[in-house]
Amino acid sequence: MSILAVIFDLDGVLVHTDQYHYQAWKRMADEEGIVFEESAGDRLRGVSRMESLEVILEKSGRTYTNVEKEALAERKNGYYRELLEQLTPADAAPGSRELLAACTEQGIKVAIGSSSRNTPVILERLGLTHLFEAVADGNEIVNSKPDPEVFLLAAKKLAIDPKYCIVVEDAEAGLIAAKRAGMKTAATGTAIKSARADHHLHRLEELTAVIWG
Ligand code: B16
Ligand code: MG
Repeated sequence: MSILAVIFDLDGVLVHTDQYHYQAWKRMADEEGIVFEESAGDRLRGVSRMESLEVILEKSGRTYTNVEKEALAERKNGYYRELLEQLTPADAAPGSRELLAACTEQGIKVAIGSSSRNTPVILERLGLTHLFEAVADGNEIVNSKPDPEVFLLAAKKLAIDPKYCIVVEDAEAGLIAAKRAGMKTAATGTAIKSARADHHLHRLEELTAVIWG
């Protein structure tokens, strides 16, 4: 298999900020009296902040104006940013630094493809920023996963044809996006059993066998 670049999803792959997203949405939902069950959490993976809010508001008994929605999303993001303050380099997923180093040493380009507008702050807190040749995130795109835009942007920044890219994802929305981008897929975490994935990684290091056989 010829792979020239790896595009990593961030949240749920390189760091478990997915738990912080859940906690922050839960806090906001509780304050608003909206039922928010843990099972709804998987529908928030990979999708944008405003689309996540729409999922949560499905359970509310009332309609919210756009101004109110913006305020709710902003409030949740404030709670999320408070939680992000706990992040340290030790919170990077096990094996992630080693995998990034192995790719770079072997001439495989590495990028981030994340829906999160908080990507820059998360990478800084993890001390990973300098390890990526390109970062494509929620600040630069119009359509979030399952749209392929963020992954196509990452490939463009790397100047690598999408067919030579593999995406590592924890979300169905991200796997759909990667397939739409014409890329190979490796699923991990909650998406590990996905039929959309070309490869299934129980540990991130297993990607080396996918790339080099
Ligand atoms: P923010 P990823 C995604 O990150 C999260 O999985 C998703 O739950 C979140 O709603 C989205 O980022 C937007 O995050 O509110 O920080 O802009 O998995 O694409 O790295
Ligand atoms: Mg993710």
